[in-house]
Amino acid sequence: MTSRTTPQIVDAVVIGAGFGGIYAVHKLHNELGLTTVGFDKADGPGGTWYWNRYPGALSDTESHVYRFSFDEDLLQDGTWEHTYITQPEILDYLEGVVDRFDLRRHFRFGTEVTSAVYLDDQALWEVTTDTGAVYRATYVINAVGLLSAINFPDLPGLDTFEGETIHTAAWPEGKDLAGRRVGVIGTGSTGQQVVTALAPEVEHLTVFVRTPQYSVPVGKRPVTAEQIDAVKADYDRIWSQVKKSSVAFGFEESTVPAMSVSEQERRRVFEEAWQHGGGFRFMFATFGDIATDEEANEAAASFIRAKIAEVIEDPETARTLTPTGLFARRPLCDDGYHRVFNRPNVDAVGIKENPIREVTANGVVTEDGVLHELDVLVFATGFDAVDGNYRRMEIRGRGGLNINDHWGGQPTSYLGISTANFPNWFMVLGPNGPFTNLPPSIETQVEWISDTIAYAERTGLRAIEPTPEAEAEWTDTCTEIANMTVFTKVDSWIFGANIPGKKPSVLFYLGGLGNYRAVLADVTADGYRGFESADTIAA
Ligand code: FAD
Ligand code: NA7
Repeated sequence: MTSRTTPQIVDAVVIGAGFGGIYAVHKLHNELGLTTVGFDKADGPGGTWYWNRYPGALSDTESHVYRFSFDEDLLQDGTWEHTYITQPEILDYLEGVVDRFDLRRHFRFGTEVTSAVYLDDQALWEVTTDTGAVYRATYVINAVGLLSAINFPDLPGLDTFEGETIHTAAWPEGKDLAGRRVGVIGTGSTGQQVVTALAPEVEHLTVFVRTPQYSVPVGKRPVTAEQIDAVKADYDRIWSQVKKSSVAFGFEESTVPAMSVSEQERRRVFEEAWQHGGGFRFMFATFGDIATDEEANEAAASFIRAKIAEVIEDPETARTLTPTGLFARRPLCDDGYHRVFNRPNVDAVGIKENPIREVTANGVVTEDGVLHELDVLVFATGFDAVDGNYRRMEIRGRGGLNINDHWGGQPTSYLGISTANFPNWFMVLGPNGPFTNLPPSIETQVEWISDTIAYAERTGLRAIEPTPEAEAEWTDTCTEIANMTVFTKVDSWIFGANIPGKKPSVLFYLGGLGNYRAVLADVTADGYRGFESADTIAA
């Protein structure tokens, strides 16, 4: 393929300016000295936290471990006000990191990468943007986000709606819905946050509930300067624990089987976790088998259902909002979500048994014929997770192979980082990467990618890519681990089961960050086991 615009030659292209892209540009430019250009279609850095400006947007990872760990001074200079940090605080933090490491000048914001095509004869990637710019680079690092490609369901009649429609992941800065009649579709993590925040602001809130979810209190509390100092003094131990742990959320995971203790003891442990707060903590710090054993899972699930029943006053509303079956989606936590349904201005409409029939000029009509009149319809309907953003670009590897053809219905990778026939093309949080608190996993992958690139540069490797066999083996490993859990038994974005027409498949390595880091270290120590020994550039 030849390009019409004269290509600019760089060593590396980084796509995305969230945690992953920011760190990748820092590593490649500031540490390896490679000419590096980063792109983001957003007008600034932040990724997730640039886009998700909806009221109530909050990290559900505790503040002190929802950040980079790679720089001691950055850690010691960091601060936070509550046990959890809000979207504006995270955005501020990431902008600060970009400026601190002088990275802004390497990024082209407001620029979407439309294609990345491997030029076999030159062993270079040709990357094209929507501004018409063309770059050629030895390496491409995709940090395009795993929860970033928006899922915007096309409801019948949506184009006739005369009010406003807003997706939570494209929330206009400062958009205020005070005094409006608002509908929210979606009650996942995002839906719960936006509903809780909007309820006291808006004139009326109608929440369309398809699948109610298990959720525990987040436990957002103010922190004192002394508490922050204590964390900072202990950061070496904290990060070491995070990186050896499974879900990397900064707490010790339990190994005690739930059914090995008395019912009274189980209730005490659940109650303690409920009072402390945190979704992952409730699932993984209470007992060691809630995610793997159905009886243990039901014990946790019934505890949460009883709590919901205690809070919601109206029995029909409680029924609409009470989950059934396994507690097997990404564990959620909230800041008083169920309580808002006791407000006179908030209604829950169960759309499993009474689906949305259509959207009309004035609102949403359900199958029972009721028109729910609305000025604004908010979509908290989530994302085409993991591979969504890859499939939105034209990506061609060796011999013009399109990533969509390579992946077919199931996106795969070796180590969540690379894929066969796509040389020198790396992914941060690609398919079958770790399922954890994400910044430590992102750091792990970016560090491994950057070490691998340093190795390639040092040894004169022209290209590095995994073998199809290594990729197939990694897929099998991830599938085997996933099948040991209850997560596979429930539809959710973790398996791509939230997008109509998308084939559900394993998208994560559920073996934990500690084990994942050990695998990466082992692969490197074993001479990049599973990678093609690419030819050396002729001297
Ligand atoms: P992102 O932050 O998603 O950044 C990817 C960037 O790539 C985006 O800015 C996008 O515009 C850009 N991009 C994609 N394609 C292109 C293209 N073709 N051209 C140009 N630019 C492109 N994780 C946790 O661990 N804990 C949490 O509490 C948590 N809370 C979350 C809450 C919300 C509302 C959401 C949506 C996600 C949350 N996550 C959480 C996941 C979160 O996405 C990660 O923690 C992390 O921010 C991901 O960083 P990233 O750099 O990999 O991707
Ligand atoms: P989720 O968890 O995918 O939740 C999306 C919600 O939207 C969920 O309640 C869906 O119901 C609902 N949904 C999606 N499509 C429709 C249609 N067509 N009609 C009605 N309801 C629909 O996304 P979130 O943004 O909340 O969270 C994703 C992750 O990002 C989260 O874990 C955090 O890490 C941040 P369903 O359950 O499919 O019945």
